[in-house]
Amino acid sequence: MGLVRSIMYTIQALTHRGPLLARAIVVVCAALALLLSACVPGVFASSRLPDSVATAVEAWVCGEEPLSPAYQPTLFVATNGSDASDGRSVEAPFKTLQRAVDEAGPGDVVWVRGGVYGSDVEFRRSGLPGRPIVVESYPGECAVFDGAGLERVQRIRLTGVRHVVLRNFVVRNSPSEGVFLMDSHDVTVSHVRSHHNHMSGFLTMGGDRNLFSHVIAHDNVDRPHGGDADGIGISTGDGNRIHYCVTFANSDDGVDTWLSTNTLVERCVSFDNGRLEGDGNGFKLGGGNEQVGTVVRRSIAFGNKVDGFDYNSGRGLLLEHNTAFANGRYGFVTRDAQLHNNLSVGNGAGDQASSERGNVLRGNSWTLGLGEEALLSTDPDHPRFLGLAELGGAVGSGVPLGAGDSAGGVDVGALTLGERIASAWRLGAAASDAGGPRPSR
Ligand SMILES: [Ca+2]
Ligand SMILES: [Ca+2]
Repeated sequence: MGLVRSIMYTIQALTHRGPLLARAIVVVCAALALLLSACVPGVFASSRLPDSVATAVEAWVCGEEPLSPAYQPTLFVATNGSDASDGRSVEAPFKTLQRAVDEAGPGDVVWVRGGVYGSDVEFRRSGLPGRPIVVESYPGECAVFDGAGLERVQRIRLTGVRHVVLRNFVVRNSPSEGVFLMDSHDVTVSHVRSHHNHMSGFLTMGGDRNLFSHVIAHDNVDRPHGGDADGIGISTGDGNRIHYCVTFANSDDGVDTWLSTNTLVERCVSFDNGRLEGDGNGFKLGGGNEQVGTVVRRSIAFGNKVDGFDYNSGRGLLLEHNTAFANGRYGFVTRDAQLHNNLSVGNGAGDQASSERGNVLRGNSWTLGLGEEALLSTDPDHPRFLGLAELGGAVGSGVPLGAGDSAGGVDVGALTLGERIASAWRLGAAASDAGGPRPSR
């Protein structure tokens, strides 16, 4: 049932029309997947979104609910359009997104009709503060940017641009990254799913203040070794933010903030990363022995090949209210970092690597002596997966961090008492309530 469900999810974006066709595709895909998994176990196992996470994120991309803010269209793209059209009305759409973004200026909003688009696109023009260039699927439809027919280019790339909003579509099968930002600033990528690319799902280099919000990155695998394709990579740049994300089954790491500085990661779930010879950390949070200042809050890492949260020699990390469960090696590996109110249970080598020094630790489960009894469920398909057991020791055992925190102690881990992944990660859920300082410059 889980396999069929995950395949349903995988093709959901394509099947807004023709339920019969959808069902036929599901049956064929399920049969193929079963056959493949029987033939090559572990090599390219089908990715799987467990029920506890699926219920939260199904509505993020190409869902039924309108997204906020609502934009008014000025340009249109459709698979049956023409680049000789003026693109200014739904009756006269362009054929390619490239034509639209070459035409677009500050304040333009491109609505892309549902369907599969095969050519790559490079953004070269910028918006302005408060007047971004916006590209999104036509409401109620789903644009899929597929790179299967391309060679050696990123499917969607932004080069040296500012103030662009990319929202509500699917990117897949790129021969390189799915969405790639180079030296681009103040870009928002939200409600985008990037999967089965041959490098990272999302990657930014050399850009500041970019926001990745409600993004899903999965099954991004570089061959033959798998050591480069992360779900979301923030390689360099300052003040970038990931706000609500799900990354899974990527060959290298789920989220990798490497040499970027003051990156803020909130409400991300990262699991089952690490395929082929990839590194396989849920969150890799620095590099190069540099002062990076990465902040991670209210995030969950489970079932990753190596560590849940790994500093990778980066310094100045702040990790608050995170949960690491059943990762292959450690829950947390850091040095000279601050760790507050984190929960770590059932990791292969231990909750925290004991050899790493200089950490400031407050209210974490391993110093409180908490174990699996802190959790209501360790089954990813259970609605209460990683929820807190009322009498399990994590409730009220943490230290207050922000103005809103109870002086009597706050709950340890990513979820508070009574909270579920389905509620905490649902569309429209409140932003992080974890308090504490924002990344400083
Ligand atoms: Ca790597
Ligand atoms: Ca990596």
